[in-house]
Amino acid sequence: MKECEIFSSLKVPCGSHIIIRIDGRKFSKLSNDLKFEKPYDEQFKDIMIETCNDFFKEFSPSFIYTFSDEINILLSEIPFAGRIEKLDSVFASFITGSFSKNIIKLNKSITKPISFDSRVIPLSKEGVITYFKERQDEAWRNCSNGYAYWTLRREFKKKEAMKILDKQKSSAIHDLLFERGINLAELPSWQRRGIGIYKKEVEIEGYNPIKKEKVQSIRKKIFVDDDLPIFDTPFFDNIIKIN
Ligand SMILES: Nc1nc2c(ncn2[C@@H]2O[C@H](COP(=O)(O)OP(=O)(O)OP(=O)(O)O)[C@@H](O)[C@H]2O)c(=O)[nH]1
Ligand SMILES: [Mg+2]
Repeated sequence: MKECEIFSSLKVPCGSHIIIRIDGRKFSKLSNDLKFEKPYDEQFKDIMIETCNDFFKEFSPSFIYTFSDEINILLSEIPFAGRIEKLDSVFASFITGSFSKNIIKLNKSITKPISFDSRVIPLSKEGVITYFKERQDEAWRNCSNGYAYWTLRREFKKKEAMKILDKQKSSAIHDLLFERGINLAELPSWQRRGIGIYKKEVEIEGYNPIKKEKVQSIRKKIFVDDDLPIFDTPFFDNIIKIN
C-alpha cells in the first residue's frame, strides 16, 4: 500500500524560504469557555509566548511572530527533508502539545482536546517581508476591531454592535473608541503589533578563574520582543538577517 501514500514525496520547493502558519482551532469557543479577558488576555498571551519558546528551543527557527491564536514561523533550516506532510503534522502537533502542557498551569478545566492547524508557505526573501507586514496589518486590524466590538458590547447587543461596525473606516473606529476613553495609539505594543521571538546578541558576564577577573562575552539568546517596530526591510535585514 506504500504506493497509495501519494503525498509523502510532496516537498517544499528548493531554494525558497519557508514560513509555517499555525492557528488555534475554534479558539473563539475555547476563549469563551475559559473566560479569557476580551479582547486581550495577559495569561493567554503568556501561554502563546511560552509555546513559541518551546518551539524555538526544539527547532531553532529564524523568527517567530505571534498574535491572537496564530503563530508564524520562519524556518532557518528545513527539517524532514522538506516533506510537507511531516512539517505540517509534526509542527502542529508540537504546538498543540506545548500549548496543552502550558495551559494546564492556569488550573482551568479544559473539557475538550485542543488542536491547531498548520500550513506551509514557500516565499522569496521579498515575499517573506511582505508576508510578515501583512500579518502585522492583520494584528492591527484585529486589535482595533476587537477593542471597538467589545467596547460597543457594553452598550449594545451583539447584532447592533456588529451593525455599527459594519464597513466602518479605521478613522471612524478610532474616533468611536476615543469618545469612550480608549486611545488606540496608546494600547500596549504587543496588542497593536504582535510579538516577535528571535535570537539576539546579549553581553554575558563571566569569570576567568586563571586571571581571577570578570570577563564579558557575547552570546545569542532567545529574545521575546513585545515592543516590535512596524515591520520593514531593515528589521529583516538587520535583526532577523534573512539571506
Ligand atoms: N477572549 C480572548 N479571546 C482571544 C484572545 N486571543 C484570541 N482570542 C480568540 O481567538 C480567536 C482567533 O480567531 P480565529 O482563528 O479566526 O477563530 P477560531 O475560533 O480559532 O476559528 P478557526 O481558526 O477557524 O478554527 C478570536 O476570534 C478570539 O475569539 C484573547 O486574548 N482573549
Ligand atoms: Mg483560530
